Amino acid sequence: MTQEKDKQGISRRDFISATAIAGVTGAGIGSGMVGISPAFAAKESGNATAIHPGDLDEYYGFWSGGQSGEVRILGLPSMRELMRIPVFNYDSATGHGITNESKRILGDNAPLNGDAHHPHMSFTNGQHDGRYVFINDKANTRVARIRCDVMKTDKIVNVPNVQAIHGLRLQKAPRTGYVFCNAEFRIPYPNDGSNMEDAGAYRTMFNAIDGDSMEVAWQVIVDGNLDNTDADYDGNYACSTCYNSEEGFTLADTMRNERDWAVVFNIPRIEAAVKAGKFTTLGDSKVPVLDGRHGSELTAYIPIPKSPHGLNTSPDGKYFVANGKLSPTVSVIEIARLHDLFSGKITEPRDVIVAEPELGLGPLHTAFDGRGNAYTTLFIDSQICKWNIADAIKSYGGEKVNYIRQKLDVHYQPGHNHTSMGESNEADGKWLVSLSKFSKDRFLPVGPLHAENDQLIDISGEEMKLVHDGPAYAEPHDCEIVHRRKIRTKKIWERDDPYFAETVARAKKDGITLETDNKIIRDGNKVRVYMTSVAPSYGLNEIKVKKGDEVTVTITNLDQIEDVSHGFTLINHGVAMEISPQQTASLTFTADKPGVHWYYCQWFCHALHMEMRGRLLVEA
Ligand code: CUK
Ligand code: CUA
Repeated sequence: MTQEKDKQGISRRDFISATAIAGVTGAGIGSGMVGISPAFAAKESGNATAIHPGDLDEYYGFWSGGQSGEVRILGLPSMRELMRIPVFNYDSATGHGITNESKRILGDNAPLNGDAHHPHMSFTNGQHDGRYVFINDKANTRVARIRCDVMKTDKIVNVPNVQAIHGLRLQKAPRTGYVFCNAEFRIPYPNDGSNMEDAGAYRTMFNAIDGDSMEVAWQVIVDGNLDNTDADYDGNYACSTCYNSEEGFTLADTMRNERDWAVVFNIPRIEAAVKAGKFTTLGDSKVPVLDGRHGSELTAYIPIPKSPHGLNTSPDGKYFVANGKLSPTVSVIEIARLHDLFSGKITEPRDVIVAEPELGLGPLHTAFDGRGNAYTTLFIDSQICKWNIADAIKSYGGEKVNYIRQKLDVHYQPGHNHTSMGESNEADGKWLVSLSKFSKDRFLPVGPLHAENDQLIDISGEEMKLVHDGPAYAEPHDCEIVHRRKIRTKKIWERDDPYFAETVARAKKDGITLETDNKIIRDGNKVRVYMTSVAPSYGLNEIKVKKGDEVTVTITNLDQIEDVSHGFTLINHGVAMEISPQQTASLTFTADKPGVHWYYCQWFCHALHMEMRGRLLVEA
């Protein structure tokens, strides 16, 4: 968007907001605005979209980087990309996948691709607490944790016994707690090639990871495939959508039934069963595996129309909303009724459904504004449908009410949508983002692969208003919009940070003081190089080794000034890393090429940044 267009957009929107004050919200706002100029009043009622140079955004957006395997941080409402966090991918800027610190997190020989879908911030008492963001990797059946103080990935866990971790949401109360995640695809047990054609041997599981230890706490076998999930605000239930209740292998098989289901997990009962030892384990894994298939007291299966997709909890904690996908409806489950379903007071599972509004074609995900309205993406119609939950319930009860408030065109084919703070009990109803899967004609063409289109919508008034198109690379299935008051980041590293604690311990064994020493230690054909960096030079401008040595370079950046990050790139060896102020970083490579190989700093740090370099001398 050009500066000019931006200004025009703002003034037009402010004008509309001013009109809206007079018309729609009249009395309430008007009385509080006595003596204030119309222009200011307009700004107060609507959302200011322009973040001028030097101004900061009000919200952090945590964006899944989709098939890129990373997480991105955006500022809202500007939609500016602020940072990328490598997670399941190789990153040549920071050295994620190259450094010893990142390899400890990723694991040995970890795949360096990922398919990230669902980033979610940890909770305390239903509110985001700024500790961690968790995200799944569907491609390699993993879950990662990102530390929000430094915005780095700090743990990754491989989930055993299953394939393709997809839906991921967190325990909201009393805290996170559990990271709930669905394994999507069914696989035979044991999956050793002995029973590949036996459909009856195929299963998948619902998984809970301990968010503190990042170990898998338990797994529950279910019927059907699992898609998306969410949890309540009381710590009692999680609920997942299921497609392929037919348990078929082919597309035709999976479409046969008119209804699939949402499956509810009774968390206290599952915990009690684990405690009582009512579980098995599979193969080498020690993770407790419980049976939650039809008939189990740990789960409840609620039939809902065909192939549901998104599952979203309303921020008041009252409802799970399952999105129909192949049905034009969403199914609203009243969480309070689940107690009666599990106790047997309710015997017909569908009696927990209190509304099933018909919204349009292809409902995929629903977001909430905290004022009783829901916003559902309609994939096929390319629209967001705003509807009122209370009115939808009245309509289901037989009253003649129109629950649909507005349909807004988006461009095009939206998947997830998200409201500011709307995935916590502090939903503030200011912004909605539509993660549109197709951008078609909305941007300059860049070849057959198109950008996605993340669209910003002002929902602060009665009417939704589209205010910004934001191109995004690789499919950000999901994002989360968190107010900046929740997040406190460090500007430079602390020397005792656990991120590089093992590297510091290794140095200690070598008798090294990282903050002062510039030394090379030889241990057989293993060479450990320790040096400092201060803009614009390394502590060593020459490293001498022999051909075939395994060389570990450990660098400590002594700069204390915010933003003076250094790097270490060794020419023709495929190694590079970031070393931010007060950080220690290390990497290991084999010096297999005799001769001179320059190393240099690849983060522009000083007027003499180009001169920040040295020679690796490899003797034949
Ligand atoms: S899923 Cu992609 S549009 Cu992975 Cu959350 Cu719905
Ligand atoms: Cu140090 Cu560039």
